[in-house]
Amino acid sequence: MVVKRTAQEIKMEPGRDHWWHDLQATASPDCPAEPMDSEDMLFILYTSGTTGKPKGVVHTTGGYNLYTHMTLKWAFDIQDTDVYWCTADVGWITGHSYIVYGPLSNGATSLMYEGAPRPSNPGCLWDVVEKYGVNIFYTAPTAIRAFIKMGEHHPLSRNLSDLRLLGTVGEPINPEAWIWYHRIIGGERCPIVDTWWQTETGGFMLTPLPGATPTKPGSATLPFPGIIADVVDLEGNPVADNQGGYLVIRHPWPSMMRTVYGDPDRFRRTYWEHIAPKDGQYFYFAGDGARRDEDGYFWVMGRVDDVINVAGHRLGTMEIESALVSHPAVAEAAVVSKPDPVKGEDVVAFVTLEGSQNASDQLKDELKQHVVQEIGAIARPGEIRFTDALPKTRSGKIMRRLLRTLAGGQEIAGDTSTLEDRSVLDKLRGGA
Ligand code: 7RM
Repeated sequence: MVVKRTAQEIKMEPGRDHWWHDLQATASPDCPAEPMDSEDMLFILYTSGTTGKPKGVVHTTGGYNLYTHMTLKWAFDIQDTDVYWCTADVGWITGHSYIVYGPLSNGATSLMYEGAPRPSNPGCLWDVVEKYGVNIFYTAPTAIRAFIKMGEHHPLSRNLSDLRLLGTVGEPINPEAWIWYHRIIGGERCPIVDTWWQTETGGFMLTPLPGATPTKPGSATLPFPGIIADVVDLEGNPVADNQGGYLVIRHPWPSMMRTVYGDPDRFRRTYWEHIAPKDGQYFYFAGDGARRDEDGYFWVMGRVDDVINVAGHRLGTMEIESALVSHPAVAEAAVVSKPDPVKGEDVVAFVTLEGSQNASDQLKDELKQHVVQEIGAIARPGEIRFTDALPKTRSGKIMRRLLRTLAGGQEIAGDTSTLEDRSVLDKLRGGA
């Protein structure tokens, strides 16, 4: 079904494509709901494809609706009087769960917005918050870093005092961005609800409950009630506090994916066989590395395939990126490895600079030194490349897999169908 929004030319395939307004004209006003079985398929959604060929994640009717309902209600404390705004693309799982299904089943007022900030209108999101009196605002760290880059005078010149709760999702939030979000957008009065979850999990798995869970910048805090999460080694043994390991879920939950569409084998291999089953119990492996601190708080370190091994030291790419972004000249950074004959792997950083900064060799040296100061000599990037933009998916995730190929001097052969802006790759090939 195609909704006519603009006068653009659309290629319609007869028999397959229909205009909404044609169907609407003859539709009966009486449309009883179709009874569904709780395990009937609800939708197939393809994963963001940061790590390889996208997988068709299958969600079902009962469990998914129950879980998106409960998580939105408890983690965002949503009230009938609230105006709630999730800025995600509706095509992403966050849009499905927390723009459409969760808000609808809660009878919430969900604001939907089609635009994006542009150089011609950098304050447009804050205009929307002011105009509609948004109370709950949910966005991604990559967006927050873009807001920082555009300058705090945009939000500061709007009245954002109706906001009472802020959410984040999509990647670990670097403390720099957390503090800016809390101070500039939240006026230091809004709790920040950092929600860790996946297309595969359907809804929030790790999240604070506002008012009940004290937060720590950069941690998605604790499992949602009923979720049994753990950090284990490859044999399924829990690792000690503050040791890195694999983030797993030990018990089923209502909105877990049911299979990879058309490929049950891939489903089993990817999610259920990575960690060895223990006493007949299987672990759901999320693909992320994490550690748990002495208070039981989870710190997600990123995808395990993004971990770099320099001379026998395991470094999370997120850690190094966070160190780079804490330098005032840096807007965003993506860190990958490239093979190195001596160290095994070497650190390569792709860096975008704040508006007024000039790329120079001197700045490269300064940034390398900055990483050494923040983390240690072992994390010192062997190479820094300045770039105007980083390759991202539509949901704002950096496609490190592509950068890794570029850093290693190879041509990109894998799947690039989920790339948001294809011209970024050409620029990276040419400019860097
Ligand atoms: C909702 C969504 C899933 C991957 C996941 C993580 C990363 C998401 C957080 C996070 C740290 C968070 N679905 N991720 N949220 N990492 N803190 N709060 O993002 O399927 O597109 O991606 O995103 O690596 O495995 S997704």
